[in-house]
Order: sequence, then C-alpha cells, then structure tokens
Amino acid sequence: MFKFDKEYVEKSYELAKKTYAAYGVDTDEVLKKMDAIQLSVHCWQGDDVTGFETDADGISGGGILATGNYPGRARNAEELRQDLDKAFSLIPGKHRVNLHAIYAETDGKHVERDEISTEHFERWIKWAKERKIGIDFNGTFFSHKMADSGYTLSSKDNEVRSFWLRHGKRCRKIAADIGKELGTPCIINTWIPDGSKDLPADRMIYRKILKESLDELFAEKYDKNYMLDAVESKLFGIGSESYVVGSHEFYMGYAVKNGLMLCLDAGHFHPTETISDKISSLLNFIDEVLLHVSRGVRWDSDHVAILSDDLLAVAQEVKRSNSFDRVHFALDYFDASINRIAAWVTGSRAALKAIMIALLEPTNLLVEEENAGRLANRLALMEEFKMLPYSAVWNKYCLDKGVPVGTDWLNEVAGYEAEVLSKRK
Ligand code: RNT
Ligand code: ZN
Repeated sequence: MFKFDKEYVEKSYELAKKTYAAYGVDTDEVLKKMDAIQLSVHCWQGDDVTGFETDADGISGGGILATGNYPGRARNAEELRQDLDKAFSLIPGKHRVNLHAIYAETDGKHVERDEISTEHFERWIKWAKERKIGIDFNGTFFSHKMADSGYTLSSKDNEVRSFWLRHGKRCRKIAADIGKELGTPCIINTWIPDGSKDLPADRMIYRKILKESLDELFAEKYDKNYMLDAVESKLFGIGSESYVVGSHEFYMGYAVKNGLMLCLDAGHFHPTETISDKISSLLNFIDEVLLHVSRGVRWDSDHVAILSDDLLAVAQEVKRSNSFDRVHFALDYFDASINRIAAWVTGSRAALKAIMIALLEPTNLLVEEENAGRLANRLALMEEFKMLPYSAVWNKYCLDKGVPVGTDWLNEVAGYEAEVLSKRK
C-alpha cells in the first residue's frame, strides 16, 4: 500500500493550499478549526452494547441488537478503556467518550439501575481527567427485564414507569456530576425503546404518559455548565415496527416547548429520509442539536459510519449555517462482525473527513452564484468542488496530530489484534 512519508505529505499540502487559496479558502485556518471539533465517541462499539451488569442478559427488552461474533470483545471496563485508548491513538484530534449507564463499575456487586450513582463511574472520570477529555452519558432503558413489555417511561404499569423514572433521574445526576468534575458539560441523551410490534388501538395514551414522565424526569434543573439534556426520537425498531411512542414529532414538540436539545439519529427516519435538511429548521426553534452519526442499511441497522453523501450533507449543512457551536457530533453504531477498533476508527475518521471537507468548501462562491441567480453556475461549482484536493489537507491533519497517515493505521489495528484482542477468550 502507498506509504505517505512526511515530505510527500508536506509537499502535497503546499500544493493543495495553493489550490484552495485560489478559491478563497485558507487551509491553515481550516486545520485550526478542526482543533475545536470534538466527536463524542460511543463506548458501546467496543463490547456490542453489552455493558458490565452482573446479570447482563443481552437482547432482553428494547430491541438493541449487535450482530456478529468477531473475537476480541471488551469484557470489562479495563479492556474497554484500553481499546478506546488504542482507537483514540488512530483518530486525529481530541474527542469525548460517550457512556451508557450499563457501563457502571460495581465491582461484581449487583446494583439495580435505579440505584446507580456517580461513584460507579469514578474510574471513567479519572481516566477521562488524565486524558483531558469530556464524557457524555445515556440512561439505559433497554436490555432489562423491566423493559420486556416493550414500554418503559410510557408504561401503563406504574411500577415499571416509576422504576425507569428513578433510573432516569439518577442518570441525570450522574451526568451533572461528571460534567462538573471534568469541567465540560456532559450531554445526557435520553432514548427509550417504547413502542409496539403490531398496531396499537390507542396511540395517544402512551404519548400522554410519556409526556408526563418526561415532565417529571426533567423537573430538576441542573447547571448548564455541567449537563445538557437531549431527547432522541425513532421511527421503528426491532419489536416496535408499527408504533414508536417517542416519534420525531413527539420529541421535536417536546424539545421546542421545553428548551431541550433534540437528537437526530441518521438511522431513525424513513430509509430514504435524510437528517441534513432538518438542521437549519430545528436551529430556528431550539438552541442545540445532537447528531447520532450512524448508517442504516435498508433499516435502522447501525452499520459503521462511512464518508457517504448523507454524512457529507450533514457536515455541509452545519458548515453552511455556521453552526459548529450548536451541533454536536456523536457516533452511534455497533458492528460485532468486524474488528471493533477498526470499526471505531473508520467511523470516527469518516465523520472527521466529512467535517473537514465541509470546512474546506468555498461556500461563499456558491452563495454568490445563488444570490446572483446564476443557478447553473451554482450547480456546476458544487460538482467541481467535489474534486478539490481535500485528501492532501486530511493527510497533513493526521501528520500534525501524530496519528498514522493513509492506511497505516490498519497495521496498528492488526498488531493490537495479535497482541491483545486475540488473547481474549
Ligand atoms: C437506539 C438509539 C440509541 C442507541 C444507543 C445505544 O435506536 O439509536 O441512541 O443506539 O443509545
Ligand atoms: Zn442513536
């Protein structure tokens, strides 16, 4: 495979810089802007969303399913952090880590979800502090016997509903503690699986209950410097094909009304519907948007993110609306059929590439043509800009950040697999 040495990378960068300058884009500035970009990297790619609960029972309740049995899954928090460290060493820039409540460390003791607290995340906090990175958080409302009915916060069963309410409240407190400890607001995203396989007779009742539950869940106000709440909608899932209580309309309404962040997961809409066009609408009514960068293949399959037209369109929308301070990029996919470090790195690098390509776009020139009514030129320029030498800028970025350039990172993954992952039985 082609080996990019330092001289080659520097020389190509100088040429690319000239090309971009001719279009009015300063590539050095773009490299600086990349420093401010933080992805929220999901810990759950490392262990197939299993978590460390003593009675982890896989698919039970909630329909979250990672398929595949590639060897080397992280079996405990130590291994998961070690794997994340490896992945981070191959991803340019400094990024956050996204945790779920099931990643609590309870030292072998069974601690129910409505009893977890910040102490169970102390090692994660210490680890993040040492690396000077932020942590984001999620309550885990699935893979649990109390989710077996298919309903959690919208359950008609008060025992079930209050159990999940207690869980959700604990998670918000944990998130606020994390944000305070780390000095960067912890985004806590609430996604629940509630819905039904077949046609419900009364769609309204569950949504009414969910609204009441959310009002109670979010009643306690926390300092925005410590934590920020987001809510995530969905269209359908495994076991909730006919009806999802927390649909897009439901949560968009709720977020607008209550000043929360809305989470758009790329896999949670109709298969041909994209999330890019939603950003400029939402930002007129809510302060911030959380993105779950994912790739649905025919359905909400959570394939590893790639540099697709869809992902690029999302990054372009954020760039063109100058909203990088209001839109948060989190990754959300889980593939258990390939090397999990490679899955993390491929998706993270894809998201960063999309953001960089968008930042390098000579947007002003497009807007100029648009405003002058020269729409053929606008289209033609968009096509021409697809061929600009962004790969040279990307390679320079990787070089500057001290991570492998080009395909070199694959050797690192292979070495890690031989030395570490293959020994996990
Ligand atoms: C599920 C949602 C949710 C989860 C993670 C694990 O459909 O996308 O975000 O994937 O919380
Ligand atoms: Zn998601």
